[in-house]
Amino acid sequence: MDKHYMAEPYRIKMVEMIKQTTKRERVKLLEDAGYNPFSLRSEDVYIDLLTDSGTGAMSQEQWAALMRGDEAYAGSKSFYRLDRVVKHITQYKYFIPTHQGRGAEQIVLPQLVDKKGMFFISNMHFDTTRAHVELAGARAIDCVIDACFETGTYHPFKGNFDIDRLEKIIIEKGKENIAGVILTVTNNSAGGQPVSMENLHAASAVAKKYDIPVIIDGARYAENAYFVKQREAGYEKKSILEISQELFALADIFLMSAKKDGLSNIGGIIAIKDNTELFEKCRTYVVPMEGFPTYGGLSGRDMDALAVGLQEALEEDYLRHRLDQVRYLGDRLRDAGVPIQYPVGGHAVFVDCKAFAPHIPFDQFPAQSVVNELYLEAGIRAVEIGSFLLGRDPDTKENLKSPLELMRLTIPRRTYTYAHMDVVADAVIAVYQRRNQLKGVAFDYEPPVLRHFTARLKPVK
Ligand code: PM9
Repeated sequence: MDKHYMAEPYRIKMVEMIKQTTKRERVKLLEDAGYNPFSLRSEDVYIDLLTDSGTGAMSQEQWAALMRGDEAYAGSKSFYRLDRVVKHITQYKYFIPTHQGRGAEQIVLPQLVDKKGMFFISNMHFDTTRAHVELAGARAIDCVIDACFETGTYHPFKGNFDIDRLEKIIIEKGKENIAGVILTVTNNSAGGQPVSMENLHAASAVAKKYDIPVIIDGARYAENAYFVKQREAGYEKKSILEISQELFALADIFLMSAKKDGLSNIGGIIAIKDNTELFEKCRTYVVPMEGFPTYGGLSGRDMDALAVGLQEALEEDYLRHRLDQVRYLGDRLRDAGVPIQYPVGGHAVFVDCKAFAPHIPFDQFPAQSVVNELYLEAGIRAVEIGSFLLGRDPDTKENLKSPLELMRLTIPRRTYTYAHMDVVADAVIAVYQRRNQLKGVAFDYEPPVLRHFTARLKPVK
């Protein structure tokens, strides 16, 4: 492995102490949490890799911006500062803030579904996006390249659409039944894998050919742009902003969970290129769902922090360090033989638990079992991205079998150091060495929607 790494391009101004628990304590804590680390208290977690969503550290400029927050109910100065930044970055005409990404999804997606039997097609829908597609009465079809499922094989853009299949699905279902093509960048569910600009152009061209709206799910668009700059010919000299703007030009709508590449603890974005009618519908609908259109569920101070965070997330030193930290953890695991999605993506290392614990069947959730064992080992909280998360078929109610059973080690932005990455690597390797002893889990309580957040489980005897 490349043992060199890029040291932090920042110094630490404020610290939050974190607590180590004993293994004995963790056994009890995990049992009380129903073998679902979502139900653990964060004070009982040593290194929290549940998500990179809203968990990053803000910069001094963001903290300073908080103090400028204008809490006027309507037309606040904070809104107009954020509005200016979003429009500058996207070059879109319209912007509406929301409380987070799913807030944007719940406003926009139903506007695109005007009859029964419609579909959205994405390289891969994130789970909340899939849930909002289904709540809007449509169905979600994933259309990613097969290389995405070959975890051990290198491909520079494992998030890519299968372009031929995209067109086949549109023809098969009928273009009038496709509510939208969603470009998910990066492709979170497959490992934070990037999508190439060439592929994004091709997917957008297919959608346009059939007059289908193109939507970007751009929670991690800046990380995607950095991968494009590193890996795609012709982009080496372009800035992250230029690459991002090329992406935005391909779509009609931009939805963003700003808790990721907005470097903020909360926030979501709806940006619409030029469709005035859609904007007016969303602006009307946002009022009962999120709040008045100039705050959309956010306080003024949050909008100010986000306006700064969106710009900082485009800085190359920040992105280089961010992606290198994830790369370092991935390299350490690969060197020890732990199967991971390779190459690693932007925000997380995804451990391939089908290969890690092949003796556990999909409906006993192998990755959840590894997640639980990692918590017992070292107090590290990871998250399952596999059949547990995927849920049941909305029509047959059968457990869906995910093509990948992944444990996601999600790295919050600007929060942990390389020393923490070493602690994580050592713990995962220790669990890997006793992988044959791992047992599956079964439901004690299963909620009907997005079950992985609140389910209670028990180990299978
Ligand atoms: N992603 C994540 O951890 C947070 C929720 S699950 C713990 O990866 C994409 C690509 C996402 C995403 C959230 C959302 C929803 C939309 N698209 O969480 O509602 O990764 O802000 O965003 C999470 P919100």
